[in-house]
Amino acid sequence: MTEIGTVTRKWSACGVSAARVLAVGVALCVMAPTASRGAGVAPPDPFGVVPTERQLAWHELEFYGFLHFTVNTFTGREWGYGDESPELFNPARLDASQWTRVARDVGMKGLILTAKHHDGFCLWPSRYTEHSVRNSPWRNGQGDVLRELSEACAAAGLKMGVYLSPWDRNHAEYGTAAYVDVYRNQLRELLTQYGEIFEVWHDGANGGDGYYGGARETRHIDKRTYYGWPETWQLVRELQPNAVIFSDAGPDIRWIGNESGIAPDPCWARIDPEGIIPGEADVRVLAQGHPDGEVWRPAEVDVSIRKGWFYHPEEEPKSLPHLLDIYYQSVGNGCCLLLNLTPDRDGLIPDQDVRRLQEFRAALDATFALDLAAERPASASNHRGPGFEPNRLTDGDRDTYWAADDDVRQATVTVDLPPGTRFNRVRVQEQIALGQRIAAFAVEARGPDGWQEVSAGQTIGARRILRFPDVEADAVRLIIREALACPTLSTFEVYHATTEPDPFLQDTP
Ligand code: FUL
Repeated sequence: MTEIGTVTRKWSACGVSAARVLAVGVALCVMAPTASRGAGVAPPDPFGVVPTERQLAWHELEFYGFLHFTVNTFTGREWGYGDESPELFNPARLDASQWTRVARDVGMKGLILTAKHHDGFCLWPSRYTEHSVRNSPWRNGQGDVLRELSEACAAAGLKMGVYLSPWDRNHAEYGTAAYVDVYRNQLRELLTQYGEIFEVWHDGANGGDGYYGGARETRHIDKRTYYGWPETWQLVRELQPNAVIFSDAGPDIRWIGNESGIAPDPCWARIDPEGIIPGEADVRVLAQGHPDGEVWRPAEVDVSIRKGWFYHPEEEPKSLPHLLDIYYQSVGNGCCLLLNLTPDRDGLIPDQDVRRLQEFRAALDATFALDLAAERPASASNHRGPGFEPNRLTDGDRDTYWAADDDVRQATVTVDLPPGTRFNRVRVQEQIALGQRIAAFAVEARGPDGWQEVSAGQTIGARRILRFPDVEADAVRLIIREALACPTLSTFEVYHATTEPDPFLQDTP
């Protein structure tokens, strides 16, 4: 009885009948695996559009890798023209288990390979072109890079994804309806022959000129209509229902709008799809999303470890501070990071890059090893009742969460720390299964001179990691200044990074 009474009180504030409240509450408890265990009151109503199961699983990945590898690796080009001889492709020491070892050791959850880049050369023996590994000297024309990668991924416990360039500068029929069938048939091969695929990557680039079976001309297509995307996406759904589909415009995940590794603040997971055309989207809109967007379409941040996407002997991997900055500006701004690796002409990720990735992992591990807020007492200016108390923030369980009453739009959550605790990172996460809500916030630390603002921002979403100079404090709080609906938070973590100095530190207000 008490429970029903509480539910009614909470929900009648919104003018909803008790019967409807119970129906919705029960439905939500059944539907939402994220509802706090033993909740005595109803969870917040989902706000706006919410992620699908497929998207929720993707958000959890946080960090995975790209592999750009093809004939360009041997020519030194970034965009092959399409007339490269398959004879060029001969990576004598190719070892996909080296790729997966490097990826797993740096903490990547999967690898996406350029099965076909714009030049049209296929890394698997496709039945729909002669321009493939079948006509290369590598493994006497018997090789299949996709097969080797899929086996190595399975052995290493990594997910595998495929990049299949829609633009094909080699294919004679590019620009006609017949090529669209070729593209779909190639996709069918990739999605049926190599086990589970976690992501399908459709590039938006279409440059125009190319070899095109010897025509050597410029061909333009209508990006809105030519590829027939809805039908292609349907094929992906049928063959790999768990795979997320990437293109500039989605439909599952969108491009962040730059190739520098930077997501902005704000960065909403919602966006209005109207007017967003693959290959022609407004990059500012892609980057920021829309607070009231009609679809849940979070951003993936893709960036290369080197300047180019493909291996060039004269290039070097980015510095450790630069890679760490990319991590904070991508994963730390609520996105997933797709970091590109460049196998060399031997078919191996260069030693220099492997060492840099090891340094990167070591720095992240050192920073995030000890959550100084774990199990610490937490309080809040408001909470909606049993099951949603502030101590859910520090209980180490991502599935439990603090939530405020329905009419709350501003709130403060505070974590007490042992006196003199030194820290410079705060990591917070919204309970995004119920939608993205927080639109403005600040982080304050309580030192000898009282509360002091150490960071501030707009969106949090799947996660936000704030960086600021070292502070010593006995409490830390998040002040939610603006929320679009009653706020939720599943974690509030506090860390101390010792990688100093951080030349990219940008979060200081
Ligand atoms: C771009 C392509 O043109 C680049 O070559 C690279 O593949 C990058 C990931 O996407 O649009």
